[in-house]
Amino acid sequence: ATGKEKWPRGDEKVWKEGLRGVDTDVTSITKSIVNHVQTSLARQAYNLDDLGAYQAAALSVRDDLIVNWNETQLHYSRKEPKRAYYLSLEFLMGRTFDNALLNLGLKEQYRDGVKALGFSMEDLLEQERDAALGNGGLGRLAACYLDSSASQELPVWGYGLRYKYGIFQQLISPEGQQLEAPDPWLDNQNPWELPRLDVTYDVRFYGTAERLEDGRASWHGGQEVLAVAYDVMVPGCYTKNTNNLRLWESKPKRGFDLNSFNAGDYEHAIESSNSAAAITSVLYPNDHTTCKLELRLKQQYFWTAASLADMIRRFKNIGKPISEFPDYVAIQLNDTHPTLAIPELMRILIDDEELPWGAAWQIVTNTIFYTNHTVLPEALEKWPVPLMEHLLPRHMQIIYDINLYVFKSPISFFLQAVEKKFPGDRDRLARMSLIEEGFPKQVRMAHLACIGSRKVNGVAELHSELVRTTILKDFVEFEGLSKFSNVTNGITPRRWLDQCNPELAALISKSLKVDKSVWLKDLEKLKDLLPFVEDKAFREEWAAIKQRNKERLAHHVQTTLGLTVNTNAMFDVQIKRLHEYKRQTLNILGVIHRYLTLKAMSAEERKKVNPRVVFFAGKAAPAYFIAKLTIRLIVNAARVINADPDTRDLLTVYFLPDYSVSLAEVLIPASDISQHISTAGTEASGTSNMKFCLNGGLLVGTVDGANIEIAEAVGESNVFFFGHLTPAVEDLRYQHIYHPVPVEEKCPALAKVLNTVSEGRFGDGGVYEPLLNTIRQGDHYLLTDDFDSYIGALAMVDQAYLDKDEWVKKSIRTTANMGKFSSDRAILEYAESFWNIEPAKVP
Ligand code: B1N
Repeated sequence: ATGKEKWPRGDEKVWKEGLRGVDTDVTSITKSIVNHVQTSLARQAYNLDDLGAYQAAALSVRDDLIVNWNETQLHYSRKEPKRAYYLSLEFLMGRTFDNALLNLGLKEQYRDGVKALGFSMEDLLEQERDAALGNGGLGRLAACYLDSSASQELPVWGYGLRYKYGIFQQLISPEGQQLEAPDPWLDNQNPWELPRLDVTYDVRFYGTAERLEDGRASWHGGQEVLAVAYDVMVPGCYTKNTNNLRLWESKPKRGFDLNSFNAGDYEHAIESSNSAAAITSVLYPNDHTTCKLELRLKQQYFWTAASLADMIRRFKNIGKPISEFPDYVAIQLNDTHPTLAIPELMRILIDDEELPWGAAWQIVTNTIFYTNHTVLPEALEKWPVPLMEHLLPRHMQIIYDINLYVFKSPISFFLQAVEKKFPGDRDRLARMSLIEEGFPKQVRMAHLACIGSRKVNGVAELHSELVRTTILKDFVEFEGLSKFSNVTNGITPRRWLDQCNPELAALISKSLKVDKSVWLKDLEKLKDLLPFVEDKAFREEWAAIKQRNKERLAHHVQTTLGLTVNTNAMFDVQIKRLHEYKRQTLNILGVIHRYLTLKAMSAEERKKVNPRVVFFAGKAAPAYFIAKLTIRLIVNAARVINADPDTRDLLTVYFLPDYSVSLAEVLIPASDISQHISTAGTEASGTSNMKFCLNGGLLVGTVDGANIEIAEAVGESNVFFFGHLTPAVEDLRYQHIYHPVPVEEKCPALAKVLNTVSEGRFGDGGVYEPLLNTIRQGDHYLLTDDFDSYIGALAMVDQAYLDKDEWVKKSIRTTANMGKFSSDRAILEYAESFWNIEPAKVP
């Protein structure tokens, strides 16, 4: 290129005439679908199945998205606004088709078009596989934030990995054992991504790092792997702005080793090519536990290196000096997983750009922001120094340099600065060091993320306070409070109300007499629903919609599991990853307690009891033995309880396998109550709590995470709180260890339940001993402390449900007060107080 070419080549008019607009009338839509059936799919109207029809319709919508996506990217490159990049190892996007139709405002037209072609929209929507590139809340949060960024026309891109296999598929054996199967989500093709085979970067591993003069180094040798970009289009709601999620795939740099191949060593020839492809082959299914596997560290570096190289290249296109990098780029680290961005950016600035240490550190600490998502010790990432030295020798040098600062710059002599501020405080130095002493030594990624960032935030008020006062306390004392803040999580109301609960969305628009495009983008408007609390007809409609959502869920259970659900019962839902701290065990033991209580009642007494259906869903990490045992207890208790003719009209339990975003979309609108019952201080925020409340479900919960702020917003009288508070937890745990009291004495009701399980009422009792022993001994998650008040809270729920009309009022008040929890609000807080970016609306 000479820089003097004329663009476009040829006649500009011809180009313009050829440009496709977004045609929104039904005839253009059917034409486009038929065209894709015929050409893209090479199929015909004869024997076209639902999958084929879905694919053609999706390709048609994709055309529209591409037009908007292209215009958006062109607009951003012309305007050169400051951009933010959201680095997340997980993006739990779920399905795209419905969401894209709604955001484009084309759902009705496509519904009609598809119908005219002889298909039903509902059937086509079911054909799409979830993009399940995440474990749970952290990954779904990233997806909600992309939706909000695009909807608010903010120049934000996501960067992640294009795993060939997403989170495993969960199967439940007849014994109640979780089994894992792979999730080959790309097998049916993925119309929502654009392969960018021309956008590639080399990423190096291993090799040697040789120190040069001026603090620079040369890193060479080792293995080089190719990163290839795949772009996922992220449409905003009622706007042309369509942002980008760039996912990297790993590939061998040069097919395979031809030398070995010619020499007849075929195995060696493909070995290195396989090891390159392995990097992005599978999502790690552990959340809240760190693994020390080399492949996981490779994933983290591969992704941060490719993403940073891409950002630098884009920044260089605008021709500004590198010192202005922080004026054009903000990088948000979604937990510590992308912390290597800090030493990697240092490496680029020092070794490639030849900046002095201090100038480089200045740029890094003005560009990078870090969000912490958990204070659980087992989840805090630490990488063994020997592994880091082997895989990333240059980065290990830089980490040591940050720690000890062997060069002259005054800016960041981190430990020396600590020593100066707190002279002689050796304990503090050891606590704060980036390197934890031990065998082996380990790099503390949260410390690195903290000192390398401009701002550090937690994800709910209580959690942010815990970050400041526990895991990063020393850093607050060292760097001052102003660096540490809170951004309470949010959820996108587009997917979590409009898409999953269309009838409720329609009722809201009708009653507020505004188009949904207004309140979906300004969720505080829901407050205007409050006067309708006193409107009887409105309440009846509200209740009727909840009832139909319950029937929709029952229908789903009937068709997928062949089980009949009593839709006259209260629907009680707990859906989330299985983890001891989330206390699904407390829930199932509570269910068993309820069962035993019902069994002990006379037929007369039972008549007064309101029926309840309890739903569980969630995956356990494949190696998490206790969590899997909890699933087993739920499944086997369900089997016994559901079969008991004395009680089955009043209590049934279901474990729905293979929890996913799509399943959540059916479960959430159907709930009367949902449970968020983590031990106080352990759940950073939770986001499904927000989804349930937005859909008019009431919350049973502990005083933890975002539950607290939800209660503040909707009024404590509309929430069922129980359990000990955070400040008591440490002391209670101490008591369990040093002054244990037998469960029989401390909580007889719970002891009775535990004994029932041990005695084999729900299959071989011995199987459950390891699970029951976590409660009898140590009881780290305080089930014995909270059980009675938990049962009390559930009794309050029963009491409240007796007055159906009052219940519906609570439900309406809850939805009406959930405006704060829109992810639009959250992302605006990031944009304004951290990133300093502004909307760039595509005209
Ligand atoms: O992040 C969510 C919060 O709403 C939840 O309360 C919190 O538990 C969740 C290691 C995690 N924290 N940490 C993780 C995920 C994967 C992994 O490999 C940790 N997930 C959360 C959103 O803020």
